[in-house]
Amino acid sequence: MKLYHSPNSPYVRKVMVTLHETGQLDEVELIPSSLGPFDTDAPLHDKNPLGKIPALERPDGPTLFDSRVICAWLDERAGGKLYPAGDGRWDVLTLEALADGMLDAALLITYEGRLRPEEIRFPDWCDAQWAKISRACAALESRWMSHLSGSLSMGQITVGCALGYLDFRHDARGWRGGCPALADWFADFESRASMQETRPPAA
Ligand code: 99T
Repeated sequence: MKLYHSPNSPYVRKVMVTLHETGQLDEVELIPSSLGPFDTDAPLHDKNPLGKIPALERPDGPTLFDSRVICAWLDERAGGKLYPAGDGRWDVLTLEALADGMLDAALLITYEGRLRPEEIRFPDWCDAQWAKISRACAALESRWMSHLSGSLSMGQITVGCALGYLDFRHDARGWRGGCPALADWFADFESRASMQETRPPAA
């Protein structure tokens, strides 16, 4: 299998952590693919018309994207432990959606600062995206700590990758303020080998 990959992408990191945690890392070849919305990379567009990473090329089926689909597929292939059966499944899917939403908001702020010409940047837009992230962190702190402390799930992996991305690109905004339990959880989660081995490079 081939994974279109960048060490900067938190969505790719979700897949990499899942590969580590499910023992499938050796089955995947990493294809370096650092792109932004303005880049044209024909080989990737052929695999994922949206031009986004991660995309997972399989030997015996269509290329999979996005990160949620790839992670669910990898988990099922490994025996299905990261999305529990029964009611717990909806908690995991909701937590994953919450953390993916944090990532989407954080990536919009990143692109606003990196891609939009300075004279047409819109700080209120970035602040509104950050407000979503702050509310999500507050919800994690007040409602999700018992789930985060339970056995490993795709929700936990996604939250870990989202908080790691906030540190990587938006450290100055200080997500830890008002979230001491979440900060402690992340310090512990970040020490897992799967997280250590997928740390993004220095910003
Ligand atoms: O938007 C583009 O054209 C290229 N962007 C990407 O490929 C980003 C890289 S993160 N990936 C996604 O937006 C994937 C989102 C999708 N919903 C998923 O897979 O879950 C780059 C981060 C950075 O450089 O700071």
